[in-house]
Amino acid sequence: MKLTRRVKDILSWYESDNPGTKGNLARILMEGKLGGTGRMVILPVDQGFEHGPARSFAPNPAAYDPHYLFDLAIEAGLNAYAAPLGMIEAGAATYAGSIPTILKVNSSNSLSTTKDQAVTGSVSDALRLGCSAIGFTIYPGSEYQFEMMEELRELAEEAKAAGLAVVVWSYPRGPMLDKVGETAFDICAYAAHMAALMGAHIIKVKPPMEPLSLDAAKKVYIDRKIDGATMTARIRHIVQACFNGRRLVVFSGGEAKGADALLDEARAIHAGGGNGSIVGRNAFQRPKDEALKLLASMIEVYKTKA
Ligand code: FBP
Repeated sequence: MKLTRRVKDILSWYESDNPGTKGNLARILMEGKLGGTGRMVILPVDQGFEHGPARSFAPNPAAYDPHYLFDLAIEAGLNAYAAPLGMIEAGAATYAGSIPTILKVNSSNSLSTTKDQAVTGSVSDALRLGCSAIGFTIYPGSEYQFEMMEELRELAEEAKAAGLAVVVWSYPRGPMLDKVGETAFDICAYAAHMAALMGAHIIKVKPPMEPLSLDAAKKVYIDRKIDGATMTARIRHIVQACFNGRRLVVFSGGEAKGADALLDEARAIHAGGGNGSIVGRNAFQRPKDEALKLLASMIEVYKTKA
């Protein structure tokens, strides 16, 4: 496959990576209806772990079947499908080579009172299953943040040596942060930047909201007039925090919401220079025809000239 100029350009940002890792990043970037554009839409399905099966799949029971989720990502023409070990294993033979996969190698669950995740997959699992990348969540701000970062350091080193890419979900949470703080503009930029510093190839954060949260940072945001008035402006700042656009950054979809809200978010991500969306519940909790329609509309947004 001939890589587009845009994808070659993106690969050149990753100056230290071996051909295996660059090849896997290229697989993700060249796949699906957005292949070659530098924009991505990814389906993540780890909510069964994070929120439990009924909360995740009861709104659309077809999604209890791991094959349905592979089919959804493939039929929608997405760039990749991310899921924990059991989910990828359950479709591994049927879908081998059909879509790039990201093995989510740590997971939390709603029965825990701590803001931490267990390591639930390995680099050798990812290689055995033909995955293009590992996915890892850090919770900047949690009591366990440093252990999580140290786990990521080890797994990322191993993944890169094996020629895999590294996708980091950077979700601030913990005693210092209330619900508003978790998605505050400055905190989101801080979380994205830390993921870049940890060596992530693709950074995943929640869409940043208008409030500022960290007292120590507020002054500089105000004095330097860092624009956070619109979603587009906030996305632009998150891109800046991701090494001024030298790292790919995608934004999560969140709880099920209306198609218009999701499309507005995609327009802002696109206009602000973000690299796309990673949308779980808003895709697999809708009936398949509706989900395919919505994902097609999102893809159209990302295809327009930014
Ligand atoms: P959604 O589009 O469903 O929000 O999925 C993105 C995601 O990062 C999942 O990978 C993860 O399970 C979930 O969000 C965590 O959501 P929350 O932080 O709301 O528990």
